[in-house]
Amino acid sequence: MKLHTCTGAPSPRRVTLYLELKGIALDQVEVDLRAGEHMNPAFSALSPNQTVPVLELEDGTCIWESSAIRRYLENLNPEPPLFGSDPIERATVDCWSDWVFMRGLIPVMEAFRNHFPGFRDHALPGPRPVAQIPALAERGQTLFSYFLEDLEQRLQAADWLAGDQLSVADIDALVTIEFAERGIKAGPAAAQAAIAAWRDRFQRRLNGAA
Ligand SMILES: N[C@@H](CCC(=O)N[C@@H](CS)C(=O)NCC(=O)O)C(=O)O
Repeated sequence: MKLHTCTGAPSPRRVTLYLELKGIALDQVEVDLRAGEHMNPAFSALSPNQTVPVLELEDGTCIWESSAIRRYLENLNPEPPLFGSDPIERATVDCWSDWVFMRGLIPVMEAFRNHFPGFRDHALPGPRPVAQIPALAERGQTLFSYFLEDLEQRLQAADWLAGDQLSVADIDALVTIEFAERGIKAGPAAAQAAIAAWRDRFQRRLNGAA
């Protein structure tokens, strides 16, 4: 099996961070998004959305959504669990990862893609033309600042988003923050100390996983 990916892009990072924490090694194929490689017919045959990441299995099956790739790998490699280990934990992880996606990742993506000239008529990935809407870029910045406030509050109450254990929800929150820092020049304030402490904890886990 091999992972089609692009270093530095947020959706692939949701998978590669997961791989790091699980200790899973996969063959990786770098797709040059800047050069438009993902729009080539060969890549389009792997992903109807023309997006990375894609996990290509030995039998030719392609899994072309980062969440679905992680779920698939989790079923093959249950330890250590990053989706929770019983029905309540799993539901809690799902709640928090959906929350990060809707309240954090989508707003940052909107702020980024509706602003940069390089995404003119490509405000959403995929083969269809999608016009930029500058008001969505502005709204994305505001929503991201709300996300940080709510994340700070959550991390004052719990070590990890879904409770006692690091999960895919934490991966997605970290990816969201890194994406915002690079892409829209926004990030946590110095006063958001619980977020800073959580990032330190996360880094220690990554160092331990290496
Ligand atoms: N929902 C998809 C989103 C994938 C996605 O948007 N990937 C971006 C890179 S972060 C991409 O391939 N963009 C290509 C483009 O903008 O044309 C997932 O999570 O896998």
